[in-house]
Amino acid sequence: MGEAGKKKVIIDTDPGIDDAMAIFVALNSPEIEVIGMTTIYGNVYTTLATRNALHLLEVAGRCDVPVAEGSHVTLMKTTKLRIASFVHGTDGLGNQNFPPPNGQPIGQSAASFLVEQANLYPGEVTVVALGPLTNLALAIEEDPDFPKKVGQIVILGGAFWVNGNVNPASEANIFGDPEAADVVFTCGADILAIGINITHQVILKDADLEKIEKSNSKFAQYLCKILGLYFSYHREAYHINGVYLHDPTTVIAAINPSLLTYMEGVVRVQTSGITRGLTVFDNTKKRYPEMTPWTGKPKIKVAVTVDAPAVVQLVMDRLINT
Ligand SMILES: [Ca+2]
Repeated sequence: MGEAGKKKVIIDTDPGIDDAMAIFVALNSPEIEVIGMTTIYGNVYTTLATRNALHLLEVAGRCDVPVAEGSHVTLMKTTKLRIASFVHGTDGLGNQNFPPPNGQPIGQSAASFLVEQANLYPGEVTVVALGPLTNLALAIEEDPDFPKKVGQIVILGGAFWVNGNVNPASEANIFGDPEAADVVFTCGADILAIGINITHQVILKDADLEKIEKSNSKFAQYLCKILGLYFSYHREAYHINGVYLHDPTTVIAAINPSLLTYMEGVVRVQTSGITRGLTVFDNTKKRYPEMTPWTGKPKIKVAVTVDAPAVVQLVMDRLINT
């Protein structure tokens, strides 16, 4: 490990069709070095997420990247899991029923792996979180200094000033474990949150898919097999001829943050009632007369604008040119 000048990245993921795209983009980006992957439920259950992570690394020829299996349950343990197989297929990868991977996850939990790597490389590890935030909350529980030791956490999560995608209040990754999300957003780490207010602007269109279909790159050829289902879902659910690049945009934010702008403020997560999973941003401009649940909590960065064509272009480059 340790390629000079490259940002060390751990991808926390629930693959997932757009997770697969994001993982391929990360593995084919010279600016970063993927030092591990950790898995979580979300698009699929955790066991299948682990299997898919290993499978995608085998497709990429990167079996050297360790995979640590994450939590099978939410932080509170009792919450019923919401699994988005209706978006990604029952296998999480477009119902292609790929053969099982040969590799195995390492014998360490995702949370322990995150803590270990942050201790090995203090201030140098970027965690790109593409699923519910349970593993990160458990890492903070395991090592209260983790927020100080981790370099940055780039999170795909939240719906800031827009409707959610699970329901009008809530975005899927935050809805998956709101208690964990609230722990992570208020932990004091350097956090950049990419919500669906951003990712719903970044669309891979039919014309881009045609370019992917024509490419000989192994990533492009693999993605052609699994993207069909994702396009159909978007046509039905959103009436668009394209797909949102949620997870790939988040990887790009870790690679080239200058393609986004952000505001700083305190984010808390609603954990009960009909707005469970709602992310509420306090810009801290007003001095409220009373203490609020936001008062004194650490600020994070929340993305507010994105150069969507540039992000799509970069994603396409990394998928097509291998
Ligand atoms: Ca994901």
